[in-house]
Amino acid sequence: MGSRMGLIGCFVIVVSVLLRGATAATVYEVGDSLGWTVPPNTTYYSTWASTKTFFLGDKLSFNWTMGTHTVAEVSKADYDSCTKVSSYIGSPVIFTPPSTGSYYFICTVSDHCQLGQKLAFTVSAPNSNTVGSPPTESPTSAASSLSVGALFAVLLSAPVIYFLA
Ligand SMILES: *[C@@H]1O[C@H](CO)[C@@H](O)[C@H](O)[C@H]1NC(C)=O
Ligand SMILES: *[C@@H]1O[C@H](CO)[C@@H](O)[C@H](O)[C@H]1NC(C)=O
Ligand SMILES: [Cu+2]
Repeated sequence: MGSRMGLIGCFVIVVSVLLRGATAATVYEVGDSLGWTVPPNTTYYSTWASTKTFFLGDKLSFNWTMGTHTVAEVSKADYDSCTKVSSYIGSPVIFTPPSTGSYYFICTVSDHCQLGQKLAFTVSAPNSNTVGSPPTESPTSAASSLSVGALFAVLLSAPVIYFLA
């Protein structure tokens, strides 16, 4: 009996780890260890973003410890032309994209944007690559249908485990 419970416990732990992996949000440090600053070259942040896939629910943290910078969310046109907008967010900035789509950020201080302190990225539907659910399905319903499936797997396998034990 004890070993049966132990095996079921293992199943439950494995299932919760799988579920957590499917629904976990990632916090990205913009620019990694460099943070949010004037980069060594103008392609630094586009290269940084191109190595990532952002999903809805992920967060982006703009950090800097040296110098004066801002984090301004702008249109693509203002991103392209480095137009200085007056509204920006203070520091530290943790941005949570509210929906899928493209986002553009610049620093409005001095000529930092022209020097490459600008970030463009696209946010995709959550876990469309791992769960395989239709894009219209919400993360909650995707997770709960997965839980029901997992519960079935545990219930169905329990008699087998009991038989073996
Ligand atoms: C950003 O801020 C967080 C929390 O203050 C800190 O743990 C992290 O090391 C910082 N990252 C950078 C790149 O400065
Ligand atoms: C830009 O700077 C980064 C960090 O120093 C470097 O890894 C990258 O190769 C540079 N890119 C170009 C195009 O010079
Ligand atoms: Cu700046």
